Amino acid sequence: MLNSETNEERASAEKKIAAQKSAPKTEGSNGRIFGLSALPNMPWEDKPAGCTRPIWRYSANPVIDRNPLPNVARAFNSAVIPYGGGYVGVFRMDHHNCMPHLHFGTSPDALNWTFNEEPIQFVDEDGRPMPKAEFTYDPRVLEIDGIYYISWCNEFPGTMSPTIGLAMTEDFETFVQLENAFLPFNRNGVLFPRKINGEFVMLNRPSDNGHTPFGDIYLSHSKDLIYWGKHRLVMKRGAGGWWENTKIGPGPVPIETSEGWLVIYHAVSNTCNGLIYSMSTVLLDRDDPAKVLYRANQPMLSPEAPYETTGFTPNVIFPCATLCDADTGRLAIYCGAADTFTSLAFGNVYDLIAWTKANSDG
Ligand code: BMA
Repeated sequence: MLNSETNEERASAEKKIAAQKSAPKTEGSNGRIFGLSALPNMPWEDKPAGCTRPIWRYSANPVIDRNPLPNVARAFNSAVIPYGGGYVGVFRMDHHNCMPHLHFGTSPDALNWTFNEEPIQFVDEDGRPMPKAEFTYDPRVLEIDGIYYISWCNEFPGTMSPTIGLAMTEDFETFVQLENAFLPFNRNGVLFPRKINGEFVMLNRPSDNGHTPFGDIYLSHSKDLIYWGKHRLVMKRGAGGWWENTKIGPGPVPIETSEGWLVIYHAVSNTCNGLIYSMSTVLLDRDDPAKVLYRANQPMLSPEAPYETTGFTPNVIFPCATLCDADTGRLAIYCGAADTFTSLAFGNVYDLIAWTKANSDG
């Protein structure tokens, strides 16, 4: 992982640019990607003819159907990452009693998964089992300097109130839980995949204890992943229009590009028929990600497919992870759908950069 633009990073970026030159060009090729590697075996499907949106749905969606385990009713809003030549994931699984828990899974292709039946048992730094939280949901996973970090919405111990949980693992066998990052109420903690100016940085979304009717995106800094501060507002809901006027929240781990951090976020509109969760993009400054460079003025995907409009909570697209092939810019976005299914959408980082710029009001 990269701390600043070192010689090593520049050399690796040059190598990637050379690879990109020989890779299939996509419409609107724009910029370069940092910090990610080639991932030629990731799930992929070409843009279908006639598709007018910047991203498109996988034709075999949903990739995880209802009842994926005997004790689990629904798996959605989950995170995947390349590991050991294949893929691993941390999955939000709602049990039949509706309580959400995090389960670990493995896959050779990021499509066909084998899940652990028991939720992840976190331990403290001395290896003692942590008391079980009442609820754990909406995980994100990333790697920084060879260590994998998981952030999720966790029950602040003993309060039934949501805050950000953080854990680290080196082998996806032992998961060491760190301190509560924030006081309640906070959700959607998403770490940046490298330190910025020597500090860990996390996007987050302060909120309330209920089914939050508000929410803006902030970021916070930490030198040690224990004490968080220097909180900054990144962006407020509603600036782009009605489709995001109730609340917004950061989605997958930001992707570093020469054009800024590409951040996919969910955006919620309140209608007379309930909440509608769409997703869109924003580009944040590489050195100061509290600064918005370009922000799309429309969703890149809104619920339309049956598995998005019909389910436990209709009309929800909730992205929590991406896989990216740095050689081509190909992107697979893992989304929760209707709080019931896991689905995939495909796009290209360079096209999304161009689309975000072209659809930004400045
Ligand atoms: C949000 C979170 C998500 C969920 C969404 C739609 O507040 O709880 O986990 O997908 O609502 O119900």
